[in-house]
Amino acid sequence: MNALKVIELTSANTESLIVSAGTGNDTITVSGTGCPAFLTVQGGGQSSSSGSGDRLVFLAGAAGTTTVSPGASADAGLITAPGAHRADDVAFFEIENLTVNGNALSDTLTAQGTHANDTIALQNLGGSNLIWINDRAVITFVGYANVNLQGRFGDDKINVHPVGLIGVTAINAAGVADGAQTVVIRPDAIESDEQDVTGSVALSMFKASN
Ligand SMILES: [Ca+2]
Ligand SMILES: [Ca+2]
Repeated sequence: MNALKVIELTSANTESLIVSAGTGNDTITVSGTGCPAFLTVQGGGQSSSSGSGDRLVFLAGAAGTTTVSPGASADAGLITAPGAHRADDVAFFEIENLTVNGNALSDTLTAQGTHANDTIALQNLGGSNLIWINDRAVITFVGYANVNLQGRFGDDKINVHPVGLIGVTAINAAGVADGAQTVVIRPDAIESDEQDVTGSVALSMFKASN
């Protein structure tokens, strides 16, 4: 907590841990594996005058798949950590921004939409790999070779801009066979270059060229 205080937990008598950041724009970093208690992060209020709100930084403590799932509100959700230790998962509320860092070069990041209609986008902007899902907490990610975008139920539009993504070698975009799913691949900023693919598709090792 602000590099000031270390809290030690013992698994024998701690079932859950809630970190409440309070008012102002906060950055909460979660790392390691083998967490003794189920962790919930509450960003609290954000600064009304500056900045973009609270940020949760998740540093994967094991190799494998990290999954970001939506919660009941746009600023809530769940990060499912790689590995079998379920207490490493992080539930979050009142978070406007997420940063997730992979553990190994072959790691996979899965970003899930809601069961309603979603607009999902993947792009490197300003040097950062970013995923947007509607108005939910924007995901910045580093260190994931594979990215899965899952629209789930609803009529979803998935917009992939693969050029410039750092470290990403495979992108899979998939919806559920429920209504029209559209995947838009745009190799550059020119709209006429975009390719619309309707249906549930897997884009394995997609390579774009102008
Ligand atoms: Ca806050
Ligand atoms: Ca959906």
